[in-house]
Amino acid sequence: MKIAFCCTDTKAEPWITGLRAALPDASVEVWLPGAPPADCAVVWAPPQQFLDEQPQLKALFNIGAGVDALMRRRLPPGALVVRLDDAGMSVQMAEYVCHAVIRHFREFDGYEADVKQGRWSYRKPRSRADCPVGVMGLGVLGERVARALRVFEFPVNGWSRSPRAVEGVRGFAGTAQFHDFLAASRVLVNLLPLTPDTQDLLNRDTLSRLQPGGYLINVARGAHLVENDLLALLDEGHLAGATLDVFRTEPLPAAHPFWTHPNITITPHTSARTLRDESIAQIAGKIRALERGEPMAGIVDPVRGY
Ligand code: NDP
Ligand code: OXD
Repeated sequence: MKIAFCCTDTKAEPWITGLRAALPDASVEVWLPGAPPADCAVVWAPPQQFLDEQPQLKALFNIGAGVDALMRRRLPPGALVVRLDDAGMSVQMAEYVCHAVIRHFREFDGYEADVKQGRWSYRKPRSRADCPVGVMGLGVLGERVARALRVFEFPVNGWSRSPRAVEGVRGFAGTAQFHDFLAASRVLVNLLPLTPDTQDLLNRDTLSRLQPGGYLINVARGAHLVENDLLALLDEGHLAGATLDVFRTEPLPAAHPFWTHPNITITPHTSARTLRDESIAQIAGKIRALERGEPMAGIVDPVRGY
């Protein structure tokens, strides 16, 4: 088995070492233009030239959960696209989202500001019943997040394409139930894949449907959010704030208003990092399954785009 490694913005050497250790019978090489044909590839946002030069590839193993960057490319005909499923990301996502929801709900930013000014003051406790959290996307990450939020006894709504039953979570599915889902939620967590159906889905119309004083947590992709619509709804007071991990342009440009907005907290696309060892183990297992002709999890449906 010949494996090509072609990952933009990723230090190749530790991946190559890890993949060679996990697959001792395989040849694993960093792709360079003009390299000989490989059987499969480990990729992250590879250049089009790589895909055009390797039309024989049987499978592309993406070193992230989101395949949007890959699905925008012209892919080798018949190649499977396989994403990471979990590989240590869901627990990180649950930590991140619970932290953001709790910080907002308990007004910890306000307490921190008070304390910095030497002020010992209390805020009125809020009722959890008034803080229903809507999770968009109940897949590998969204389901884990929804379950984690239930541990803190928040009312949780979940929205997916097809109906999903998650214990303790009120389920909504498809476009027919989208507006009801939004109207039932005050905090909105986005964990959808980026596809033609979900691009720009967080916009003035949809965010206005959240309960007043709404709060947005976007941990999926920047292109889900119409950024100026968020700013307008914050200025108008319909939304109380947002925690954003992903942006239309990354790194976030220096002059972008999100950097300094008092009600926006930003992090640099770090809510659930790809963990190299877990990912190598998962990809190696899938490559062995491919060699044996066995089924594997995480195959992307090219029509759905995720
Ligand atoms: P999954 O594919 O496991 O889950 C996707 C979920 O979204 C499913 O429940 C699916 O519905 C639902 N969905 C997809 N399209 C629609 C639609 N049009 N309408 C309603 N629901 C829809 O993905 P993961 O949970 O593994 O990952 C989600 C995303 O998180 C990734 O695509 C990536 O963009 C992002 N991510 C961000 C990271 C970060 O660090 N910020 C790290 C890792 C991932 P159904 O169940 O019916 O199929
Ligand atoms: C991913 C990401 O999709 O890191 O895995 O954003």
